[in-house]
Amino acid sequence: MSNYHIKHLEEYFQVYNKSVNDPETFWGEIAEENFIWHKKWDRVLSWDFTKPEVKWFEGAKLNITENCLDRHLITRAEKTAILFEPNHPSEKAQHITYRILYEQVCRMANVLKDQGIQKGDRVCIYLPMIPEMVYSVLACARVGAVHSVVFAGFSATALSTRINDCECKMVITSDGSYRGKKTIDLKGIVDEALKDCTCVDSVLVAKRTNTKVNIVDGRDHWLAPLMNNASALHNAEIMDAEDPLFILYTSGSTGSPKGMLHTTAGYMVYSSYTFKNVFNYQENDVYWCTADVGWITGHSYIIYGPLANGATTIVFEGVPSYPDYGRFWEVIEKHKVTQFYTAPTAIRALAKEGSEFPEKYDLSTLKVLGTVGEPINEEAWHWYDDHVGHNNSPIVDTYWQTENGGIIVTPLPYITPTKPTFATLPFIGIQPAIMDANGTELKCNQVNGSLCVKFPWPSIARTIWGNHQRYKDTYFTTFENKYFTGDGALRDESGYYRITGRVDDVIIVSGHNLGTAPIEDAINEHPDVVESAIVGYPHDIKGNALYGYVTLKDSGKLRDEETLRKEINQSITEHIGPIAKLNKIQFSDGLPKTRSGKIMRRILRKIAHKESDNLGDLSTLLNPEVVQSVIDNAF
Ligand code: 7RM
Repeated sequence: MSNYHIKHLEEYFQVYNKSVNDPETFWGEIAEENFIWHKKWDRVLSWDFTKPEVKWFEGAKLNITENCLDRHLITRAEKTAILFEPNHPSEKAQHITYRILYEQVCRMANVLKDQGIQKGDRVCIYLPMIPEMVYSVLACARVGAVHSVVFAGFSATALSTRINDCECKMVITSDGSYRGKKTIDLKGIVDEALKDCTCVDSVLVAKRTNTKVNIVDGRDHWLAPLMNNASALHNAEIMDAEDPLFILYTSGSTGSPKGMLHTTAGYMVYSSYTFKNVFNYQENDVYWCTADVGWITGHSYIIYGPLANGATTIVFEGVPSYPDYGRFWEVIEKHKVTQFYTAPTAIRALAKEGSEFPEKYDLSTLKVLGTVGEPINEEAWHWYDDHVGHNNSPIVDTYWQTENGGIIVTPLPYITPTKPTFATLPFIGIQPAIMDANGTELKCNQVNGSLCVKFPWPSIARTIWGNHQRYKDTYFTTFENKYFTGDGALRDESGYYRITGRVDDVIIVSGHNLGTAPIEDAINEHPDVVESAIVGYPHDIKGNALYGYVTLKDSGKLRDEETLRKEINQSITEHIGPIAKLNKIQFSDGLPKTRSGKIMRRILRKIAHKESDNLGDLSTLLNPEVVQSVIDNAF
């Protein structure tokens, strides 16, 4: 694996240049030397962003699970592949070796075949973070079925919409799930959803909580007895490079959720190569990504990327606040975690509880910290660096999207000097462009524009399931011949990228193009602030004015609101300038968030526009209860 691991900055630039100047040779070599294939490709890449159509490694034959499992049996059979950490700390962790994981996936693959699942069929996975989640995902990939994982926090309606959209033949679920103190009746939610789905023939039910469930004869089957009776050997289905691997739904600002389709070979190569380099994974490391497999981060950086590298990857069932706010740190100490990957929303929530929690635990095994999901504000970045990394573990601020399949802008730890709030440099093979509103590429620095990518990388999504036109309209029409991320970004003098927030959140105040992230960053610097979100609203003179929603720490709740407002605007004036001062500051107990932890500014914008009677789809909301209180306190 000589060409696989980048070791210093000069090498990064060399490899980057090669990946841009001769992408086919570059990716051909990475693919050839680091994966197992039944047949090599006829062509590395063909592409046309106007259609759009992208094909990587066309003609190649492989099965991704042979790369994640079978090949490790020679050297790593007894190594822990999955380290399962249950919701409750008193329940024993499970070390699932590569051999056991291989056998479980084979058994489950045989179960899927017995249930009539064929190559190309869609299977919906609606499971908590338990080992069966990993078995199910990999068993689908092994038989060539297309998995569609739906986050098990989604409602019955959200679930049935996603099942119907891609016509799943099967649902894999569990009796119930544990989340902190709560037990959730998952099977009941599936039963409710299936009232609206005629496409589903069978339901497999894993046992987790012993919750009483209703078994529909002929449709529902307990998973364990089927697996116990199945063979632990299974010949993987041989797939074409461009055969679909999975669908994952992502919600846009309008319309139904988009079923992003990822295919096999390119996704495998890119998720694996990014994992190795972004986390600097070494053979005996214990890697932990706290995401749920229901999100793309879990697909690429809990399952496929780590397993393709023969890594030990933690599957954590619980939540950061249970039994108390020390849980993450307790798990890091207990399992001697070396790489830890989480989201800004979690960091802010934990920072709010104070540094006493991380201080109680030995975090000295940590070598790399990662963040993903939103722009990370400077305060949160420093808290993470000081209290979790002890200024000793580089932070990789990894920028990417469901549509990208893998990380596209990131530092490489111990290689790229980090800079808070900057995701820094494009990953190998990524050719970014920042565009102005007229569709011209901005060559100068420090100007906010729309972030695009000019050239395909191996794991770019190939289409939206059932709606190629929407795929084209959403990502390839705004800027000619470019993939448009929907995010704003600027570049500094050393070529570092800073993501400034969604472009639909860019606010033009008195003719100035302001991104939300830098302003929120300035607000969050205030010692009494947990987090904030700003939106624009119409203003007679400025065109737009800024409306800020601010969540206070307990310390802030005791203080005079007017003084706080002055101090917040003072911080903005210092960090950005008086142009970005807020006209209105509303304190609230929480901000509306998606279930993956992103602040839903769309809702806040409606409220600031006095359109709260028409808030649109709230089904992906984590905390609908805060919406009403935000409305009640507006203006
Ligand atoms: C991986 C994931 C994608 C959106 C993306 C951005 C935002 C993600 C960062 C970030 C700033 C980051 N996929 N985003 N990572 N913004 N810095 N490091 O989150 O499809 O669920 O979301 O998330 O707006 O477009 S996603």
